[in-house]
Amino acid sequence: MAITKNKILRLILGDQLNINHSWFKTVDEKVTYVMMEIRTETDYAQHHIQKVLGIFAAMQQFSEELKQQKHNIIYIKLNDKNNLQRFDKNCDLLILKNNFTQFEYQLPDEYRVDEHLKNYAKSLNIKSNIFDTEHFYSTRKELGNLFEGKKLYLMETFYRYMRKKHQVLIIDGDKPLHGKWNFDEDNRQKLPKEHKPTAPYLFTNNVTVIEAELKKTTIKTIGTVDSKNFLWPINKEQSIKLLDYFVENCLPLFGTFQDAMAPNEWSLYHSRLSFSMNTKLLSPQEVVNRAISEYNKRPDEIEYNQLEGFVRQIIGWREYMRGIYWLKMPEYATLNYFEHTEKLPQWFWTGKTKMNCLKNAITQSLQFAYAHHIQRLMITGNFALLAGVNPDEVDAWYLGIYIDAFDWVEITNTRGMSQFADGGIVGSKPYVSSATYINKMSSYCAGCYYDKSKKTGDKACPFNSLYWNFYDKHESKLSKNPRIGMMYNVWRRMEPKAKAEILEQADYYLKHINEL
Ligand code: FAD
Ligand code: DLZ
Ligand code: SF4
Repeated sequence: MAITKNKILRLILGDQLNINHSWFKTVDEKVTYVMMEIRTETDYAQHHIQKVLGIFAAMQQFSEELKQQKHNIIYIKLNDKNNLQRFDKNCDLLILKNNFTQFEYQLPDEYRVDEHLKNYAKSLNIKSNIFDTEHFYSTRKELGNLFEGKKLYLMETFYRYMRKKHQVLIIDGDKPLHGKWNFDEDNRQKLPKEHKPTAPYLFTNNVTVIEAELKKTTIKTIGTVDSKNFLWPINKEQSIKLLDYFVENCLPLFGTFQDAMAPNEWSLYHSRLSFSMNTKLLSPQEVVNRAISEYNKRPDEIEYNQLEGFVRQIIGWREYMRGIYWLKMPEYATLNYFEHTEKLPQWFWTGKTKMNCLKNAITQSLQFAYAHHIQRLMITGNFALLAGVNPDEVDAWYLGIYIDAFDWVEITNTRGMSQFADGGIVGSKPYVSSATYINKMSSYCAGCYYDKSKKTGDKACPFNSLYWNFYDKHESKLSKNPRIGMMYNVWRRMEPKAKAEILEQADYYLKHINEL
């Protein structure tokens, strides 16, 4: 009787580029890896062109690296003749043609793909196995377990738990280094007037061949690219260079200017490591450990508040968002607490608005596939929420436009933190503001067509009337929130005539939103 040879097919997704994964520790001739550029993934959102090119370039380099290490690898390119453009169909074909006896994959980060591969594995008449991605600090279920039976899912509680569990910036077993868990009061300053623009560290990758292949298809993308000088890291080596650059040059002021915004400074002291981390070219542990080692090397130059603020983003916010995602999906993607129904203004796709803050945040997003956190939260997100835009529309925009946008971290930030569509799972109050906050944290208002100090009348800043209109409209849902009560006291004390004028101004702006 002929003995069937065990042959294993292992699927690697475009955001699973972790070369340190235990899969790759030994070369096994029984194992063949497959990576594929496919339409289900290019088309589930209208992605920024830099996102598609960046992912394909990184996938191609990853597959080359595996090949050099002598692993068997099949790489299916977008326009390959036999590409059936779906994970399941391409795998089916390979299993049939090559007589694989086993199918294996790593846990996808996205619910949609997770369901797809779970169902696919179930449908097979060969054995299948699932592996962890060996990337995150926490498991999918860890946050849910920590908060079991609790009504509130406080990020701060999760963050402290993570610090203790992983012994990061901890002394005596369970105490925070330097006596406090959070040093935010030392952070978040506006840039001084004499601030010299920072130069971001950019790569000059040539991705013209991939761009040419993309152009042969009907795939719709947004934004622009300089494909001869593709600026994002596309492999581990470049990702480590960007990490080194960040800790050496930006970390010393990371916390201080974390929330600052300025025209022509599109990334300031931010790391721009989210693409490398989300595709798993870098692990969060590598990033956190490198930042801590730089702090230890230069204690006189790097203050502790800068380091703690950075570590919190990764061990805290990033892992927290993932935990919420796996606890609350798939319902999370349908939540719309304020029952908002409006469309996004057209200028979200062009940047052509007279509002200087939005013009800058959107234009740089189209140009670089990047905006930093406060631009996403307090400029574009703030406006979308004040304008009553349907969270589905807001999600689709954020999922497409940013190089680092993957559902698990995009939706929790957008629908949750930014749009409060989850009614307060991620945040305790909606992040909305008038021009006062934007002017405090940026220099946008000085160059704006609108007048930041006017609520009504000619050239009144739209944020001002829309802000009060939002609170007025959602009084029944928000006025009992202890963190907002004060605002309602101010609103109620305003003269009825002044209130009516503000609401009228807001109504006018909402009706003419595409002309703002
Ligand atoms: P830095 O400011 O240098 O921060 C360091 C790292 O901390 C980031 O690389 C990221 O991994 C992590 N981090 C910081 N804040 C968060 C956060 N709120 N949630 C999760 N991780 C965080 N981040 C994404 O990775 N993908 C997204 O699709 C995404 N969409 C967002 C949408 C909205 C509306 C908002 C308000 C935020 C979103 N974020 C998203 C979070 C954050 O804005 C980005 O992680 C950050 O801007 C990436 O740039 P950076 O690497 O320079 O970050
Ligand atoms: C985002 C993306 C894109 C645009 N294209 C591909 C692709 O062609 N092949 C692939 O394996 N992955 C791609 N990705 C990333 C996937 O969408 C990501 O792996 C899933 O969303 C799971 O998180
Ligand atoms: Fe933005 Fe208003 Fe300031 Fe103009 S005045 S930059 S619209 S906040």
